[in-house]
Amino acid sequence: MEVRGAGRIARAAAEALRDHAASVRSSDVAAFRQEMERAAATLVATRPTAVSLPNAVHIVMAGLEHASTTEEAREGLIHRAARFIQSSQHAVEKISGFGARHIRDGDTILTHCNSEVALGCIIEAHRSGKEIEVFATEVRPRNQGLITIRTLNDAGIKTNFIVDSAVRSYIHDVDLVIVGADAVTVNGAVVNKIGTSQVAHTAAEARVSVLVAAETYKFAPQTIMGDLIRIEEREANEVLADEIARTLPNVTVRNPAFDVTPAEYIDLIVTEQGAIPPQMAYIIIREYLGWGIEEFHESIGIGANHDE
Ligand code: RI2
Repeated sequence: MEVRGAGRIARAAAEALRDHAASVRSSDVAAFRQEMERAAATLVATRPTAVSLPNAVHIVMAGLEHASTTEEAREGLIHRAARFIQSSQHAVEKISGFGARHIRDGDTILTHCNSEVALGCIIEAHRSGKEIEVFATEVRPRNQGLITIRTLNDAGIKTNFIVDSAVRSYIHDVDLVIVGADAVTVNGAVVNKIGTSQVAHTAAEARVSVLVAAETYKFAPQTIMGDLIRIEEREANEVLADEIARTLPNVTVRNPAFDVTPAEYIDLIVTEQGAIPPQMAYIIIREYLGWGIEEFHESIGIGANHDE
């Protein structure tokens, strides 16, 4: 939890692989590759939900392909890492610009949690001279809303800070909901901070549009093959102090960090390739992420020429 936000997690993983590749002292390319694979697996295991993490690792590790010497492998990986970090930052800028166009002068926007790209859209709209107001939720239990309101405050944006359960009380004052994403599945469902689906459901009932800001590397290729996104369940003491929990033996604290918002509650997903309806998620996975069925067949041991 020291690195927060799915995009920052992806860039941090690319940086870690880059730095590790620079420091591994092995002249044998097979040993170098093995060590990088071990490091990649360690990184991927740190957070199970944000798909940006395995996607970033996959993209960077492709730098090892076709290398016949350690130096070639090292350079290939470092090059891919630098390219990924740069393109990720570029994607955030592009999405901010695209998303800002969906915000009209005088709009009130509601956001949940702390998303770099969602805030990028809001700040860009403000910078372009639109008069806007924001409702930001608290985001129990880790209070990421505090980071959000600090950022909005520093940008000079008029902000209302509300507890998560107050969303329905204010939804009729809101013109647009903008949130980020930790993962987008092939059927256009969005996995994001716990509470997002309640916010989206409330917005749908009030006919308020929901816009999701997500870089293409947050789309989950493995969902093409039917894999589900694992929802990280975090420690109980984030919700209830141990000394209180100890006095309540019949109570179990449940603390899922993310939830799933179905495509029907989402109007648009804004990516760096432009805005798409959530139902077009497959196209992003296939065309822009470059992961196809063939690669999955290989990864699960079905040969390229196999009939299945
Ligand atoms: P950006 C965060 O997860 C939030 O769920 C946020 O909406 C999402 O990642 C996307 O954030 P966490 O890392 O990549 O706080 O848009 O658990 O910054």
